[in-house]
Amino acid sequence: MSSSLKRLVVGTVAAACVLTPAAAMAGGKADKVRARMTGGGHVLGMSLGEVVKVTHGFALHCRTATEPQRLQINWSGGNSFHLTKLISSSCTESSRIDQENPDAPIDTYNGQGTGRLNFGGGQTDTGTATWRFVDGGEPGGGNDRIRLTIVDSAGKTVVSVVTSSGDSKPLTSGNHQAHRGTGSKA
Ligand SMILES: [Ca+2]
Ligand SMILES: [Ca+2]
Repeated sequence: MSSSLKRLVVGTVAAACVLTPAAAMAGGKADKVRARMTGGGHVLGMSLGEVVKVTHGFALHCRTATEPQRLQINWSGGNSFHLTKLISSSCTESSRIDQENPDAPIDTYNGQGTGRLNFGGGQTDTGTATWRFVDGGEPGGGNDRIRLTIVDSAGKTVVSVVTSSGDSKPLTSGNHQAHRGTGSKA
């Protein structure tokens, strides 16, 4: 290899190394797929015409097929939903939402999945949850947001968390935390 070509190759590799972190910060498509979000908290919602306290906890990967995917919702009256199968997931990044630290390529997780519904009276069913979790930085209460609907096997809404305009609601307390994907766990 001529010395001029060698300089060109070395220079190209160096440029590629410089570009990689910049691409990661910009939140490339691959970075979004490898990312994940964890957290939980509580917020007021509606269940069968009543205002209820809804608590949630989750650890979800953006890539739908990655396991495990964890989501549990509890609401007043001893009712709960445990995710058993994530059907779809989509992670997005908006410049209008600052997820703050740690550096993560996403701030919003949209998902849908089926799971086990347990009602306070001992009745069980299969439900479908649809949600949006937003990491708006810290503290989570007030900055992080949630939109959630759970329907039973008949398609009846059993609990929902949504503003009157159909938007996500700020958490009363808790925290949603977006994470960058790491190694084989991504
Ligand atoms: Ca953002
Ligand atoms: Ca947060």
